[in-house]
Parts: sequence; C-alpha cells; structure tokens
Amino acid sequence: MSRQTSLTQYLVEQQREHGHIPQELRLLIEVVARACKRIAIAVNKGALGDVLGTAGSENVQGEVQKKLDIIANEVLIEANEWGGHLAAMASEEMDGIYVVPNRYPQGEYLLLFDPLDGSSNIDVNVSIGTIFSVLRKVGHSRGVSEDDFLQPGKQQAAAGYCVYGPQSMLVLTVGDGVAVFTLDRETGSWVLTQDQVKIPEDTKEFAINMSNMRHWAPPVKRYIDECLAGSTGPRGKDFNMRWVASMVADVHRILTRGGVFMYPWDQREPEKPGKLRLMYEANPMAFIVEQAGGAATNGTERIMALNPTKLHERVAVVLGSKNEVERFTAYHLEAAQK
Ligand code: P6P
Repeated sequence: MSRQTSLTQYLVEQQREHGHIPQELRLLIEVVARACKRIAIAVNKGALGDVLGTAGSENVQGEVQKKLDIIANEVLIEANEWGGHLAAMASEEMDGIYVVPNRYPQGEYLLLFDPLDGSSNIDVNVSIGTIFSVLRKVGHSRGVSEDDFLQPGKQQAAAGYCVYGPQSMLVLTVGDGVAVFTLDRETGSWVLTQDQVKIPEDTKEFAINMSNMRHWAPPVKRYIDECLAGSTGPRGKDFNMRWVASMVADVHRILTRGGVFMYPWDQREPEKPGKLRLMYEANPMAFIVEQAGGAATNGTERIMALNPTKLHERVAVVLGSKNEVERFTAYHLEAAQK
C-alpha cells in the first residue's frame, strides 16, 4: 500500500520546512478538519438521520435555515470553543460574533465560517460544503469585538473548505500553495491526495446563474455574450457552462480543471453589491484561488484588498482562471471609464 500523508503529518512538515504554521494554528486547522468530518457524517445520513428539511427559522441574511445549517454551525462552535486557540468565531448563521466563554482560555485567532454553503441543495442530494477563514486578532487587549474581524482578506492566516460530494474533500491553504485531502472513511483520516494545486490560466468553462441575465450590468452581458458566441465570435473558441448553485462545488471544479465563477452585482437588489458574503465566502475562496495561481476580484478590485465595514457584508465575485478574471475585470474598468 502506498505511503499516505495525513493532515497532521502535512501540517507538521509545513511547520518544520516553512514555519508557516504556529502550534495554535495547527491545532485550529486540525479541530476544524475534525468538525468537518462530523458534518460530513451528518450530511451523508440524509433522510436516515432526521437532518433534512427546514429548521423553521431564518438566519441574519433572512434566509430560511435548514436543519443541517444549524447542526453544522453547532458542530463548529462546540469543536472550537474549548481549545484555547481562538478568541472568537463568526458565522453566516449567527447575527453577532461568538466570543469564547470565560471558562475556556482565549487564543489569538479568529475563525469565520459558512457552516453549510449551498444548503438549498441538501434536500436534492447535490454537493454542499463548509467554508472557513482564519484571521489573527490584532492587538493584545483581552476583549474581542466585531471590529477585530473587519480585516481585509490579505490578512488571512489560513483558509479552506470542505466539499461534501461523491468524496468528502478538504482544501486548505496557509499561504504556501493549496493542498487537497480526501476523507478515508475506513480510517477516518484526511489523506493528502493533491499538493500545490494549480488553476490553468485559460479556460473554456464559465459558471454563472444565467436566469439573471436580464438583470446584469453591461460588462457582464458583454463577457457572457462573447462566450456564447463561441468560435464564431470574438473569443474564437466555444465555451461550456456549469452552475451548481453551490459555491464550494463550483470552486472545487475550477480548482480541479480551471474555469471562471461569477456572481456579479445585478439590478434585482441594486443596493446590494452582490449576493455572496465577503468575510466567510469570498475572502477564503479568493485566498485559495490566488494561492493556486488564479485571480479573484469584485469586477474592479482584488477581493482580498477590500476593507470590510460590516461582518455580513456582501460582495460581487468573479474568480478562477487568471486570464478570464482579468478579461472580465477589464470590461468592468472600461465601462466605468465611459
Ligand atoms: P443562486 C448558495 O446559496 C450560494 O450562497 C452559493 O453557494 C451559490 O454559488 C449561490 O448562493 C447560488 O445562488 O442565486 O444561483 O441560487
């Protein structure tokens, strides 16, 4: 049997060779990975585990919460609150931050997560996932507040996601490339199955919800029209389209074979810059994509350079194959100059 590298061994070797992963951060990542294993088990139970359907409540976004949204959130809170590595947590499913209770030691890290992204897909058995982002608490005051979380994505110490699909896979970056681990259900271990992932700079595959076409801004329409024109149009090549409506699944496909993912601003809710959340969706995914040689902007600016003003703020997102993101962004910048 070929020698397998576990998540623990990978993290220890990263620390030994690159010094990227202080002890506390290593503990944090291992605890989150263990929590994702528990979420994977709950997700895989489906109708057998009384985990499907809605919970009869709404989250801070005004979205109906699925039972699994709440289960996943609770698993991540319970797994992380006692370890002494965190000062506080923030979640798509919670209005305010969750400060580590006084009965536990507080650490220097802040953990943000979308506990179960794409939950509209749960009941139809389509891949969903957990997205997480790690920041350092700046300053050494004992207290922690929402303001401590409001840091640009380039400050992230680590980011990752777990996709619960045909395989459960954990994708992680600590700023030294992107590693992929597959859950070995027989041993319960996360096993390294890919390292130093690279997203091809060009692609023939785009991901966007086409039903919103009539609401898009002109640069988006221009970009998509050119893709649809295919080999007969200005791009000179045919494109394929995918849309899973689960960001984790779409991003994982792009990480695996290239592509460009777009959730742009549109006229349906013009006061909102986009649908996706900056702090615990766009930033962690942007970190991973950039570490894999891709790019991520909001149409005009690098996602990871944006300075957040609110914990749950939304953002427009285009990410993936570098040359396509640059083209999409160039169209927006051209339109802004008219
Ligand atoms: P739509 C899931 O609800 C999510 O936040 C992302 O995972 C996904 O990419 C997007 O929304 C899907 O949105 O409007 O196509 O249902």
